[in-house]
Amino acid sequence: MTGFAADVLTLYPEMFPGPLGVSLAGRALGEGGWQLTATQIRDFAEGRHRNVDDTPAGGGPGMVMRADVLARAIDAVSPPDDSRPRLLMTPRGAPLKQARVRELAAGPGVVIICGRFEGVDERVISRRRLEEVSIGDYVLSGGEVAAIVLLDAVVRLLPGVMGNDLSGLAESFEEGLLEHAQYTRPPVFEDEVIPPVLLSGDHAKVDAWRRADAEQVTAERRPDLWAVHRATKGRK
Ligand code: 6GU
Repeated sequence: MTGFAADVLTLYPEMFPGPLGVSLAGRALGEGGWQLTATQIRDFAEGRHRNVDDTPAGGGPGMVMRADVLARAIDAVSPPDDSRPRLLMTPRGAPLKQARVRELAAGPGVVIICGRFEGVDERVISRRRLEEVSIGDYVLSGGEVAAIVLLDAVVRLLPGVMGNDLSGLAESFEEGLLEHAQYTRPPVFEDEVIPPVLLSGDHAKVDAWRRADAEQVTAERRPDLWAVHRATKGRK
């Protein structure tokens, strides 16, 4: 078990734990293997309407999350000496990679701020040292689903949460290749057989087949990963 502590700041705390409450992450959560607290940002707003957003300076469409309200919410869950990284989920962030996921899983936890509206006042990003993170090149309606994705990726790596057999999967990804194809019973499915080498019992040949399949699928689907692989470990 670990002391990994995740605080999520959101306008929709009812979205948590959501999918993180089931399966292995959910079991680990129930057993105290990690902690999750979702905090309502609006609780730190003032005035009769408890506004958390306002119109953008300079004009334009949409609304911007206020720096003062968000700063109060952050300070309530993450004092200045908190060693946990503070992540702002936003499509303009740095793309999340497995290497950062591993770093986060090795640390004390995370504070995650879920952006909504057209954006967040830049001054709270700088003053509270928020690390802007994106989960891909598409736009979600808010950072909550992205936060769940990030936490799922991190929690499965926590020691004692999912078992060590799973870490091999991520290692293979960090080698820069996609996973090879997998098969199981029955041996024939709708006239299609399992590649015979996988049933040969020859482990060296199985390994060679899997490596070749991983390389082929990576070259076809992810020319970006394939170029890096060839330039580094590939050596071919
Ligand atoms: Cl982190 N947030 C939102 N709203 N959209 C995204 C995203 C994050 N990552 C990709 N698209």
